[in-house]
Amino acid sequence: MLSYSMLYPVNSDRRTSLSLDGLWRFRLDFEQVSGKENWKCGIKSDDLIPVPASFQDFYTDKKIREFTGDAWYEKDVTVPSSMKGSDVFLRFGAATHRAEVYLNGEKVGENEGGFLPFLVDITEHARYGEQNKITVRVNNELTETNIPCGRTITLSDGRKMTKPYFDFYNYSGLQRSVYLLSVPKRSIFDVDLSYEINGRDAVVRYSIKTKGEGDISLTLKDEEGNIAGLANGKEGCLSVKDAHLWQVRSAYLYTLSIEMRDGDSLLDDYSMEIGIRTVEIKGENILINGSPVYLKGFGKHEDSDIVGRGFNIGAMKRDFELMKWIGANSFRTSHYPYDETIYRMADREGFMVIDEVPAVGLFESLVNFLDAGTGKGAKSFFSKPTTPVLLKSHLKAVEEMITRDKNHPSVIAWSLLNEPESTDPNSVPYFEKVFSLAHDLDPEKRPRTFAMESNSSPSRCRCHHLSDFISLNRYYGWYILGGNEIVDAEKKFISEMEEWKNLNLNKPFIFTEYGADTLSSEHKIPSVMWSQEYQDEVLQMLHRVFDSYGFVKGEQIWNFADFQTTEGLMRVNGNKKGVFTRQRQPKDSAFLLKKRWESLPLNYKA
Ligand code: GCB
Repeated sequence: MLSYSMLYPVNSDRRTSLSLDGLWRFRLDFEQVSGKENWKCGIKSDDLIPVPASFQDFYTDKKIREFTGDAWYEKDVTVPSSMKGSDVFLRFGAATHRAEVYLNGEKVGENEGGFLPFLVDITEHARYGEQNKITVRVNNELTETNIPCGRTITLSDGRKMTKPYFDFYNYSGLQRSVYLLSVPKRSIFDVDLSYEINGRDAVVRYSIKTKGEGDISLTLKDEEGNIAGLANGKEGCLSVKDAHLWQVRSAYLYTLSIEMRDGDSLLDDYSMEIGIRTVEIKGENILINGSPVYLKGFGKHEDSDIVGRGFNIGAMKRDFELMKWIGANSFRTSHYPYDETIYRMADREGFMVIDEVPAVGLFESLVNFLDAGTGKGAKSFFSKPTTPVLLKSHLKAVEEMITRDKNHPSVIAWSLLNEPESTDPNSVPYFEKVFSLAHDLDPEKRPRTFAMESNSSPSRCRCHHLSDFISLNRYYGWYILGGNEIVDAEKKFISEMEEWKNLNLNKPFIFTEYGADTLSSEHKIPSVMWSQEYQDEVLQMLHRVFDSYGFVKGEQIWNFADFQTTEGLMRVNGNKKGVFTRQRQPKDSAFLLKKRWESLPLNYKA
């Protein structure tokens, strides 16, 4: 169990969440002198930087953009004396990839893993009613023992540089919101929910973990504010008459309010929006509330101009409007859990989310995307002496992700790895541990999967039996037989699909990636690779194949929008497989997809 509560920060009668977003002092440790110069007591910089944001794209100096090592952030904050007597925390939405936190020069916490929140308990260290100096060392080096995987080299001029084993830019820094929290000493710590639908009625099963003892009561209210259910005690059921179900693209959210009391006195109160819905896999179908669904949508990234991977609330809103416009109903949080606001939006908009842990790059290759497509690679990634250390970080991220995201109705499945080397015999015991932890932690026992690259073929993948549905990343017509050879790509794709069919897995398949790089500037007839016309041709070919297999129950194109990657021969200032540009304007393929997705019913192929 995690040592701190992952509950989303709220303000209530007994809780205070103060945002520390805004300008922080900033300094990069180019000379690696922060220790000697004692930066933990003060970084002595007048450079101000916005939080949340990636630090990279603000500056004009390449040495800053490509900086690898320790980035220091600092802010002076008054901890209100009204917080005295409560438990007081600093909550970081994400610090990529690892952080050490100091308060008034004293080390108060540290964390490894760059895409999930962590809390630092400062109850005993804060100076109440006075200014406190928060100093954070954020390190962005990549290793093979933490996810996402990569390595860090040293250039001849002494600078470090990261070599990601994945295809997105290694943006870093304080990329999500920071809060100062006060939570009562005896408090609500965690909430588990699961649902049962009986005709028109529903049962919400719950279990509440607390810190310290107290009496628990729950009130469920509908969207009009009417009471829909009441319960007492740490564990039990709320019976909901005439329940409004959370449905795909037609969400209904109830408000669950939890109170913890000692006699008449209120110790703690916490409210959250929940959706009543069930998720199940039955044979080749994915069922939401017992009815089959077909997933239409995207693999995405948190990626936008200037703020990089920093949470961008404006881009988020635009993305949801575009996804609704195009007729999508789902997305995968490739290749890491996103900012919590995005799940709250998906809950409200009725999108289905495949929530992915940052386990990407578990396949040693610097041109992973290319090697994955051609079947090259295979160096026994899970057979290294360091594998147990990697597994530990992976399990930690799975625990944090599920604990954070389990109560979102939008989250319908867990993606536990992206394109791992599942051909290595030693991947099996590794995967078993990851899959079984996900099962144990999820009160709803949602389906689990991992996204498979081409090496993970029907005959070579050793782990697909662990997936509740099969997720395929396939680039027929791009990495495999592109351009004029597309006719052969289609044949090869069909022959792979026949092999899957012959395995009789009796599971749904989803394409979690497919697509073609396309420059929004390029038009050409007849088409050539990289032109908008070619992207459309690839999609038409792939859709034909998807449509001819009944067990294909979803398509999430790669990618929603063009996104930043490491520079190199294979990328034109980023990955251009977007259906939208990085500025969120449509390419031609957006209109093709809109026509298709608007015509496919939710229960397509049921
Ligand atoms: C993949 C990866 C994704 C890449 C994509 C590509 O298989 O999962 O991260 O960006 O291919 O475009 O090459």
